[in-house]
Amino acid sequence: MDTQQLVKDFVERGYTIAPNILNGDEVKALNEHFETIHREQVPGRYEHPPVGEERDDILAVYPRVMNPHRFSELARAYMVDPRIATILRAIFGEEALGVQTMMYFKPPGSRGQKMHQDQFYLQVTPGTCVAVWIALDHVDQKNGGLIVVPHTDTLPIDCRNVGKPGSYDPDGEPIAIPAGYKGECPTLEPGDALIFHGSLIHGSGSNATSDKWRRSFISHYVAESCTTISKYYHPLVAMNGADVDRGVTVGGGPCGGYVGAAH
Ligand SMILES: O=C(O)CCC(=O)C(=O)O
Repeated sequence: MDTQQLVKDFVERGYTIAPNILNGDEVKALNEHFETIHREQVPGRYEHPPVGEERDDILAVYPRVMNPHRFSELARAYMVDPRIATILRAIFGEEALGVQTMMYFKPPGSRGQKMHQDQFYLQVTPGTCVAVWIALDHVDQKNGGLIVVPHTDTLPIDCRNVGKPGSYDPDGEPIAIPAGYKGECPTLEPGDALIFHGSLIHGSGSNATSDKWRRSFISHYVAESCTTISKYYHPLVAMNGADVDRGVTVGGGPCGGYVGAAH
């Protein structure tokens, strides 16, 4: 892996792709781990109605797993994986801190996530967040791969959705892709990581296949020198796996007095 090239791509277009960051055995272990979490559930952390009761929304019975690093050692280990830490150190120019993890099952037929900018939610100051989105299946546009809009990392945060439902909510509103910019959906293989800037406009379409899952494990990070972040992301996690504290962004985030919503 050429870290310098990864950073160059990241700076030029707002995202980069690190191929094979996880190997086949690691992808299999993560998928099996989250299948177990889905089947057995984790009271107070990950719960859903029985499969078969999805009615119109398959995501009702396969919701994303929010912040598994708070109850799963495996998820925390991948959040602070040294291979990821090395890339983030090159991007931030200093050590990173983990702030959030998510696992998406995105089964066949499931809806996508509205176009958004992560920094709108995370409200990191100073600086921004960076996402590491790891494919756990073959991913392309048909099964609802991530759509990124190159170069939008240089645009300001679009604050027009302040106070509205979040991007994952079926009632959430997408932010508009500005004229002159165009989304693209990189094809990824299991274990590849798409790494992107907190201001980059991104989202996903629905999984239009009848038989192909689109699982992914996502972590968000900030630079160690970050002083505040929205109230939903505490405690943060140092790259040695220990919890660390930072302040809460109040009134000074990219959308003025807006104090945040869950991502
Ligand atoms: O994986 C997806 O479909 C969307 C994920 C996303 O937008 C995010 O992690 O910010």
